[in-house]
Amino acid sequence: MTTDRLMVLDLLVSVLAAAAWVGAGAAAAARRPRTAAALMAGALVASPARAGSVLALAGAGWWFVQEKVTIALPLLLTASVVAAVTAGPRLLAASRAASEAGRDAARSPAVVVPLLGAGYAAAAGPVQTFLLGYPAEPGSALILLAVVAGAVLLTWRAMTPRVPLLRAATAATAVAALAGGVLTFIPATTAAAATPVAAEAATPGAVALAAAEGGHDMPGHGMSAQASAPVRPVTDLRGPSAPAPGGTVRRFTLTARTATVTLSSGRKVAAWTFDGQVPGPPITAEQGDLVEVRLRNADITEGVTLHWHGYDVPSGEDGVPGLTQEAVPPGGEFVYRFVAAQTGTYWYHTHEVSDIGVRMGLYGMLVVKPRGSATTGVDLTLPVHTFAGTTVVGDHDQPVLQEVAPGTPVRLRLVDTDNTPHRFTLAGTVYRLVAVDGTDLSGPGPLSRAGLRLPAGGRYDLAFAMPSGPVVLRVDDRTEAVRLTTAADGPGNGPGTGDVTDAEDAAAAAGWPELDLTRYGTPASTPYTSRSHFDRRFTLVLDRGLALGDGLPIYAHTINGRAYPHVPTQVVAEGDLVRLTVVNRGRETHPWHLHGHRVLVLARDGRAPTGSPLWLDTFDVRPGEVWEVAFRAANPGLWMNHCHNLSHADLGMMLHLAYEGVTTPFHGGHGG
Ligand SMILES: [Cu+2]
Repeated sequence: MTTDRLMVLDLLVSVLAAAAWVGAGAAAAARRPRTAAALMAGALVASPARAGSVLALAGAGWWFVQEKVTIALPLLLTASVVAAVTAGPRLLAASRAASEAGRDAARSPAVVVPLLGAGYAAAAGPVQTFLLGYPAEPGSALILLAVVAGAVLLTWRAMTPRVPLLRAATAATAVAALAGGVLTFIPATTAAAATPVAAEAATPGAVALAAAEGGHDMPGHGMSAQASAPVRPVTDLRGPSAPAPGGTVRRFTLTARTATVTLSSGRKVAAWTFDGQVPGPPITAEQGDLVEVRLRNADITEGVTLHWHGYDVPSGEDGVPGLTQEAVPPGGEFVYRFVAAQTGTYWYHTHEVSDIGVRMGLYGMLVVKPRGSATTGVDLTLPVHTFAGTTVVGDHDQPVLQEVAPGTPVRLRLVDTDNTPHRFTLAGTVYRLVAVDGTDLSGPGPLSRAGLRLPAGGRYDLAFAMPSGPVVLRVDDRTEAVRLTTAADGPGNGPGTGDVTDAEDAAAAAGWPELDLTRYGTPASTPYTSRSHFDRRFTLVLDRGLALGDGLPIYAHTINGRAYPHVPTQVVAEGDLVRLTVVNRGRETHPWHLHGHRVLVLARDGRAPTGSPLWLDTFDVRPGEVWEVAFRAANPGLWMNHCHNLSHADLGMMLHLAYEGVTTPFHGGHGG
């Protein structure tokens, strides 16, 4: 069974146990001893069963069961034993008696309170998992115990005025709640030192720095504390002013402004645009060129920046407001410069209030081709975006139609600019997935009848030679995105010979199995492997829970139980080999994105890729998954490390990766 299914099963068992205990207590209180006894029997099956489901889940890793093993399960089992021992015999006697006296006996506090108490204790498990998440900490555990104890005392007091030691018990409960509150809401004193991230940092200096960063301070400030590295402001880490030998300078100006954009169907949408168009003007270059982009902001009052997604630019060019620059206000401008060193398919987007900004249209494509590569055939860049519920490819809300001569080489560059993954199918041809996130794969084999799941922010390049019949690209098994036809079978020829929709229609494509990227292509050598010596190891456990956000407690998307800006900064030194483990305990997919570095996938759920090496800048961590990736810290700076579901990032799911000695003069930006 997958970890995801085990998580659901465990949740189900825990809810069943709670319902059975509460039901038994309620039935006893309603003077129905037989029903109560039957429900208690059910609870006595479900409660130990939960131990089994937690044990099974523990096989996926401690992260998945930490709060269950330390708090929820001991609480449930203890309360179950107490209820069975105290209420059990009385309830059995009452149900055998089958008399008025028996009915009255069933509703005595000695029966009802232990049964309901076990119910409260059982319910604390799922409440803890949903409300507090990972990791269980002493403060939140104390509050939880106090709530359960308080509920038991209230129930008891409601049934009889003669509760033994009521005052002492109430006082103890209040003290526990207070102590829990103090431990939880003064995070600055307990934060970083207790978190796995800081504990895993390799050097004492890094721990101290991470600890200092973990409190209320805006991460990224005061980074000059490290004595071993030279101090450099991020504003010094800028791109060169000349291209690489043989390259040219490519100058672009992008003006951010609100506009009404007309889609291919004639439908108009209100958008935030670069140069009045969505997507923004494509930025293209050949390898070695100097790309110079002048960003102007006409009227985006929230401010705007340019982030080069997947492109390992110098940190000062990375476009993160409040970290590498200030957001460009209306009337302002900022000039970005970088050498186009990496070839492949990338994109750019604003990083200021990016959840809204990108959704509204502040994005465009960045494609870099090898120097001197002659453009032959058809090369389409196809960003998929959702405008007000409509799937749009480029500015097309209808299929992109193109006539292509048979035999012509075709390259389709798929880009997901949304917050969630899209599923693509290509019908009518055998093709190869030649590049992922801009990096060519090793030995990509022929594919047909496959579903390609593209993470938010990710890119796939598909290549094939145009066959003699039509080729159809679909998104999410419903939207026809692209239809390539040869002159002979173009649209208007009607249904007939070899029409792709006859043989491979949308319904059939919906059933095509998803390609497992970790088994596609052929192995090749990599500069490091999972057996390499790692200088730093970091673990990010993704979950939901109450956490302190930017000032107020929110129901956050959390990293190790914390939300931005309170997630301790990951500190690395230039040259470090870094291993990053990302665990998803939640119910939603998290497309993980580290700025400034490509990561090499070491393993997913403990299994190393058997196909091509996978170099990614965005990897989808689905519910229950554990990803191990590695990167060389070779691009000094201050970097965002975040979920590219930008609404998750907005609700806390981001942190900083900082190189020792790099400082920022900027203050208080969102970083997102
Ligand atoms: Cu996410």
